[in-house]
Amino acid sequence: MNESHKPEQKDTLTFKDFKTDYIPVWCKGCGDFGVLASLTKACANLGLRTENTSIISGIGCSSRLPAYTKTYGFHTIHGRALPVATGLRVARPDLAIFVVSGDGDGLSIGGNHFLHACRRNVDLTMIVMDNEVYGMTKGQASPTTPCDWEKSKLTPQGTHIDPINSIALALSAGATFVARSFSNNPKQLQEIIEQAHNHKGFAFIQVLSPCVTFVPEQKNWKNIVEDSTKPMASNRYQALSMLGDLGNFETGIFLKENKHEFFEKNAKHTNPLLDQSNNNDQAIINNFLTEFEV
Ligand SMILES: Cc1ncc(C[n+]2csc(CCOP(=O)(O)OP(=O)(O)O)c2C)c(N)n1
Ligand code: SF4
Ligand SMILES: [Mg+2]
Repeated sequence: MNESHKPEQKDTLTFKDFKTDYIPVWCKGCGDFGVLASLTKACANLGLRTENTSIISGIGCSSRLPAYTKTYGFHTIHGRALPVATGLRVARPDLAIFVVSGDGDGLSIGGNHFLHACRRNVDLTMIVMDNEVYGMTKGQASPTTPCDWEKSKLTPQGTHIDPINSIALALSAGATFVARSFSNNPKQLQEIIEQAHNHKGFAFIQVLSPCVTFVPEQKNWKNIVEDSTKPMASNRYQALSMLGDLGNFETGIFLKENKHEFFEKNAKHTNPLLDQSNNNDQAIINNFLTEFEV
């Protein structure tokens, strides 16, 4: 067991207990710092334990986030955070699981998994740090890039392709909790993460999270983001009907719907498939480790 994953001895954890000592490699001013702060505060406020929480990501600047937390985590491959998290949810119904992703990771290469996680209403909370760009690979257009953005060397005249509206996509695909927040609004983001975690089913949070390096004009988002005044819908058709009036910088919870989540009907177990306190399971693991010389 990695030093940082030893169970915390304290009864009550603070957000600092959820953070590692590693200094994030993110650029100064990157929105992802705000998401890390809000997520760790939400974990502490929810009374979660580091040893019972898992944060799963794909690849991208945003997907580095699990490395900066003391929870268990899996920095998977590009676009594949959701299948891994879904598998973990099957095996460990007892864990708190967060999926952290970017607009490229979650909506481009991982778009297919996104649709089906929404449709299945898997009990997961997914946070997409949306900076409308592939930050890690130095500023290519992503599925949420505005069509007239001309700063990428690959698309110097813009993409001429309409961006994905991830809120509309999540609603139409069947997510039962859909929200938008802003990395620069830590209190609102923390509250939304807490509500998303408490929601039974697939919770999607689009977080406007500026890439100050490749899209410096996003520093202006703090002047245009506003709290939505629209009432929260309780079914997706109600939520879809207000989409036409919803500005791209309006934040809030747009949908919270009660509906059975996937494994309630499809899994026969409610206990972990693997119980680490069970010696038989440990023997199986030891055999496996010996066989594959891990
Ligand atoms: C299979 C595969 N294709 C492409 C890449 C290259 N790649 C790494 S990160 C990334 C985009 C990340 O964008 P996003 O998810 O928006 O994260 P950000 O860096 O903006 O936070 C790409 C295309 C990869 N690592 N693996
Ligand atoms: S390149 Fe952009 S997204 Fe990546 S760390 Fe820097 S500011 Fe953040
Ligand atoms: Mg991005």
